[in-house]
Amino acid sequence: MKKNLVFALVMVITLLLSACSATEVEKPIVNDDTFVAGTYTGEGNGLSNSIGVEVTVSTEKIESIVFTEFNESDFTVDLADQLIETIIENNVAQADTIAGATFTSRGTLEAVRDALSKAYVDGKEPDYTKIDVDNGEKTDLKNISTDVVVIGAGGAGMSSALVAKNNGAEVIIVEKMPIVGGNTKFATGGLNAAETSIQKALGIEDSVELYYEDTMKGGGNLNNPSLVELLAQKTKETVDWLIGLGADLSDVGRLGGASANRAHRPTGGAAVGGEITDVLYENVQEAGIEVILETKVIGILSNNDEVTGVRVSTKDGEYDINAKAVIIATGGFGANNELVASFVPAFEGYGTTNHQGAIGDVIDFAKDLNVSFIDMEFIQTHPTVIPVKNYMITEAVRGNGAILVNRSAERFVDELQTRKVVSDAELAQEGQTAFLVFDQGVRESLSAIEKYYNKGFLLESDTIEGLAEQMGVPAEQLKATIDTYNSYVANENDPEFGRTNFARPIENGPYYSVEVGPAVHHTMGGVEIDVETQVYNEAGEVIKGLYAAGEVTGGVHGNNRLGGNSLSDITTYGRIAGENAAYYSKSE
Ligand code: MEZ
Repeated sequence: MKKNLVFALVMVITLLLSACSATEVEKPIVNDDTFVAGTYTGEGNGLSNSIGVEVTVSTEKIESIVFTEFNESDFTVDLADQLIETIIENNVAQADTIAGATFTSRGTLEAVRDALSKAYVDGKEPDYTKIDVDNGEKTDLKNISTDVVVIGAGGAGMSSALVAKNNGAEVIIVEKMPIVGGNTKFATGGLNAAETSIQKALGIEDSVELYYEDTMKGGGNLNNPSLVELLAQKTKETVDWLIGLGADLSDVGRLGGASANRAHRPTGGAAVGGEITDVLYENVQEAGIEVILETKVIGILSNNDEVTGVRVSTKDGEYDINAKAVIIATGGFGANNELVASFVPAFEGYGTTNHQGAIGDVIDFAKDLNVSFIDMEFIQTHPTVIPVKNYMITEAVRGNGAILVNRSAERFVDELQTRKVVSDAELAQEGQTAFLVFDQGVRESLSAIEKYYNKGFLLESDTIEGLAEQMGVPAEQLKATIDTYNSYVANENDPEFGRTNFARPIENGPYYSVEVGPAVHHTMGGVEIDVETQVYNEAGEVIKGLYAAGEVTGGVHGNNRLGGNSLSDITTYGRIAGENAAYYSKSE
């Protein structure tokens, strides 16, 4: 529907019930004399423009809603209509935002609430009380207090909470999703660290300096050098800390852009994210840290120039958690295609490897503090994601010896180049996707592959010719490509594409393949921090008591994050945030 039609739209109940059922409603408007009948105007903030509505109410319910101003992306129009439909159908002032159009949803809700605030009979406007939907009973919501509140129960949030607690602070974690883990639980390939006890035991030569150089080079030298320096120095301690908590990080492999094997993961090359999530959560529980799930932060409370807590929204209503320090650990915004495309239009409609909660809430809940956001236009795609299914095949498969071929069965890139280089090379091929090809030797070297096999994602054949037939590529060429590649492995020299890491040749059947292409993976930009994880405002001042760690921050990764550096970043800067927030909360 085009914008001019939207202006004229009076909502009728015609939209897809399936879409509406994904929207949870909150805070019913209960009484039959709630409103002064009439038509009221309201305004809210969409992604980059204001949204205007006219809401017509009878004494007891919302009768219609008309958009009077709507300049959001065309693809959000139907989604905004669905939201309006839900509001009218359920006669509510609040509803969950619709995935894919978060900012437009919020702006629409804000506009409707603005209009309704003018329509309420005196004293009827909902307050911050809990309403039991079943029996209409009203109770005051708790107003709770703690030393440190952590927003987000992913790897950064749980790391910071544990360290804050160990430094003597009382800590509460608030998580909007029904489960902990965020993107961390999907991480697979490894956690980068140099000069670790594990590398030493395995005889791997690496150095903090080399790790620093690789990370800066990978990020186009646009990283904040101080943040990278500290990361490179501290991550070996993080590895010991995680091992001390119970994590198995004893397998070390190679990921793109690294000059040494430094990606730490569990024995046999199992996925690392589940391991770290489980270990952190077990420790959080043992430490008695309260984790409040399905509770969304909608604002950071502040008094003059220092933060004093957070305001949260739950299905029962809104309330405040008072705290002396706040740590933002809400992750990136890779799952918010509307926002991604606003920074990189070429990524409109792209799939993502991210969990559905990674939508950039921080932009909204931190806006009153004028938080400084940097590098927002640096967004990364992961080159080996199964199209449509959006399932990431870990970079470690290439690190352990797989190659990429196009529809002519030819290699076209150094498979272990940075994600940007490999993604761009894929997009230049016919069909804009490629095939990952490997053998039984690679499969046996990396147990993460079993999951892809068991899910039925892999083509399999005892011969290269049989595999080529299933892939629909010329068999003779695939054979020639693999033979040539194996000769490069033997000579440790790839004169065609300059690959420098050759884990093993592709020579033992069965042979495997899966079609892959780029999908949005990591958002390098975010909240501006310093090495102490203090958050800055747009005036360049530290916001007292506010800390941030993990993908929500900008500056660590420049314009491109190296594989394996996310887990290092979130756990290392998570620990630093926890320590500093605890100290701050005690010193006031
Ligand atoms: O750090 C990552 O994003 C990573 C290693 C992903 C992967 O391919 O496993």
